[in-house]
Amino acid sequence: MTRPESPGIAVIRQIDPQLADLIAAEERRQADVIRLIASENYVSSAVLAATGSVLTNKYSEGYPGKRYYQGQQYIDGVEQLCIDRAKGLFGAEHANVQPYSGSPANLAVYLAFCEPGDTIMGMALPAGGHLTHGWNVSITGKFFRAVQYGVRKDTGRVDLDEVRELARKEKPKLLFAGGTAIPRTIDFAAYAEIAREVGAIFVADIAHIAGLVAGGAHPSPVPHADVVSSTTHKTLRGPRGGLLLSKEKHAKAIDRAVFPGLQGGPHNHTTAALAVALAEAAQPTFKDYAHQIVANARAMAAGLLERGFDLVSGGTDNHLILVDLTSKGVAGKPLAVALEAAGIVCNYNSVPFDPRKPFDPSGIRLGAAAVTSRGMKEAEMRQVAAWIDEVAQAPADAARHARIAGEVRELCARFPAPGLPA
Ligand code: DSN
Repeated sequence: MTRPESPGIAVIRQIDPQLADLIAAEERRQADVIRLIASENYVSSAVLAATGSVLTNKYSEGYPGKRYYQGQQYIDGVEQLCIDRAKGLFGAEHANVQPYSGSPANLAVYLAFCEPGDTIMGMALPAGGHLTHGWNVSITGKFFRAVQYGVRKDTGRVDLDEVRELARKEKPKLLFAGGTAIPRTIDFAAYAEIAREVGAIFVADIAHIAGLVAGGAHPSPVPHADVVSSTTHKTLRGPRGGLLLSKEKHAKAIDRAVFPGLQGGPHNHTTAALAVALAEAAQPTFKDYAHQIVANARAMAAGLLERGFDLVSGGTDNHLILVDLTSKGVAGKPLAVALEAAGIVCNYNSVPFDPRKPFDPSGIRLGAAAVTSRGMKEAEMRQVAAWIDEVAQAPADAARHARIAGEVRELCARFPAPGLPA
């Protein structure tokens, strides 16, 4: 049976069949597999439509009411709507919705507050932090004197006493909280207190948990942080992009750093799509969604723990799970490859104190946002955990993987993905 394609693909096919086939195949892939990459999601049809709108045609360097190009009658309205919605949803004094993604958003923060060579402090990438929090291969680790904190070996969690001690010793100008593989609640108030004590600007990077914060399933950093940086496409379910929220006193510095400091014209189609996503996230149903993400991650974690998997920090409070596979006798990369053959897509990931290399690490990272967007609940998460265990027990058994991939397709057919043709 041929399945329907999104109408836009037919339009592309008229001039570029080769590309249309690739997009159509990706659309089918997204429909047919269980997507557990913790930074991915499915956007709504409305977000998708705004992303594909004519706003991509317009240049608008500057900010609403202060542009360097004419013809902004409608673009100003789009950006202002997006700014107002971001401020309203998160309760922030100021919002800049122009960063192209999370990394540029963080670079703008550096530009707003630091000079090259200044000391900054963030969580080390292998411990769960982000490249742009000062990791050595990133520009942020090269242009600044980066001091890194990690997690405790015995708990897999950040020890805020250690963070305080390091901050007192190193006196960073910026202190980052947040990252890409932190399965536990972040105590933003405690970080803010440390930053205040040492005179640092406190930056809460909520790229992963923005949707949970918006939906009340994770405490908000907004009352505590000087600046909140985020992507918009993970748990928030918006288009690929970035967002900066700040106290009013930092508004000018942030805006100047984004434009003209770092970027040219904003991507207006993305701004519009973000405005849609922020309106969606303000609906009461988004609260249910955010809490269901956490319930689903917890159910998947419980299913894995029952089957003897070691989870970093022993479980999860949010949307993600970091599995240390050392005791299972399989490394992260071969398991991720085998899982993909079984229709379950995740990423291999370093675990804290990983003796293996980042390209062949000991863990996998799992996230529950995309499956929750499909309407899956705890029962489906328990089934996913059982499949992961089956694959981990036989990572080379192609017949088993093919059988599970068929079962995954059947499950996915019962939970149509938002934004994809049913
Ligand atoms: N690459 C993103 C993630 O997967 O978490 C972070 O930049």
